[in-house]
Amino acid sequence: MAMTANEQRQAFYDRIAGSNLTPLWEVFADLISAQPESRARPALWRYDDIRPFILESGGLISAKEAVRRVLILENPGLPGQSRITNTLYAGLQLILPGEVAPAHRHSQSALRFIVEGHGAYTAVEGEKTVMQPGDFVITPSWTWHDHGNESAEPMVWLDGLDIPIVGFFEASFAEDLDQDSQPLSRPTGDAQARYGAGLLPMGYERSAPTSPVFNYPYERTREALEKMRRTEEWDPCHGLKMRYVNPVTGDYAMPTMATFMQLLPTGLATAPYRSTDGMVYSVVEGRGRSHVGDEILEWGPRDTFVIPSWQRHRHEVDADAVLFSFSDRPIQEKLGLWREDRGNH
Ligand code: 1HN
Repeated sequence: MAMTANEQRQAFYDRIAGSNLTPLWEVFADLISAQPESRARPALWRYDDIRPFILESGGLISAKEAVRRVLILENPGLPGQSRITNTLYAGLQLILPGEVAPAHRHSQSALRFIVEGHGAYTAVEGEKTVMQPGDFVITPSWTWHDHGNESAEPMVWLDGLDIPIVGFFEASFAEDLDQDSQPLSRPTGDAQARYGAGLLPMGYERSAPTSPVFNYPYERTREALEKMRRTEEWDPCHGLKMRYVNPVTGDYAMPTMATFMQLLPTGLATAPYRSTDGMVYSVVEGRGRSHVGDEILEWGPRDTFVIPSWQRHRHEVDADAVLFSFSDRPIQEKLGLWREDRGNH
């Protein structure tokens, strides 16, 4: 009997597979979707629910043994992949009083957003910064960094890293320092004074793409939003939303991850919005909910939630909310890929 067209095709595919060839027409629609189809799901981690697990991890392993004692926030649509969106890693890191997380460096850039505790430090390339809740702290690619907690309370922060992006490029390098705490070469506050006071040293030229300011304290961020709330136009989708900048270039503070802080006033219901960058949020103050497709994420202080790429969402605010967020937007913009869609069309 003659082979059907389908059988002929399959026999052909089987033959060419031996030559490492495969037909595009069988996979075309999967490769080139008409619009983004994220496998990531909207998700929320209530801090009150997971805080006991974070503290319990402190009794199981030391920061030194773990290198970094972190519970990864894994997107339920991407199990086993150590990522919160397709391109970003997030985790909650615990450091207990007296502990040190030993010095190392790697190609991946990291951001910290402080969730609980006062007074632990991060040292980056010879300078320490002391961290408070709501501070945004940067560890640029390939910079030595170690953390220590000289306070009397546990400290927890949200780590955001570009691990899946660096992995995609197969460009990861890492090394450990031969001592736990790196030697310090500059006083605490040096970077803030040099680069973060609306001034730059004369003749200063920066080659690295990351901001030389590595702690953006919450106190200043919060004050800026509060001052602006009386004078600025409110955006129907975002409320009052600011981005963190590299003061040398005016670009985002980090080359691979954009970071934002926004104020949403009591009673606000935002207009629907979506963009091609999946967004990770950390709630600093306030309460409300985000409708993402059919899902409702109810959030309050210290909760983390994620809205995947191109999923339409809107926020409802019960009490003045301050939200930190980050995404892969700088990369998408540089590649001409980033899109947004405001409203319901
Ligand atoms: C890292 O270096 C830190 O320095 C946190 O605190 C999380 C996850 C994967 C790889 C390196 C840190 C990390 C990490």
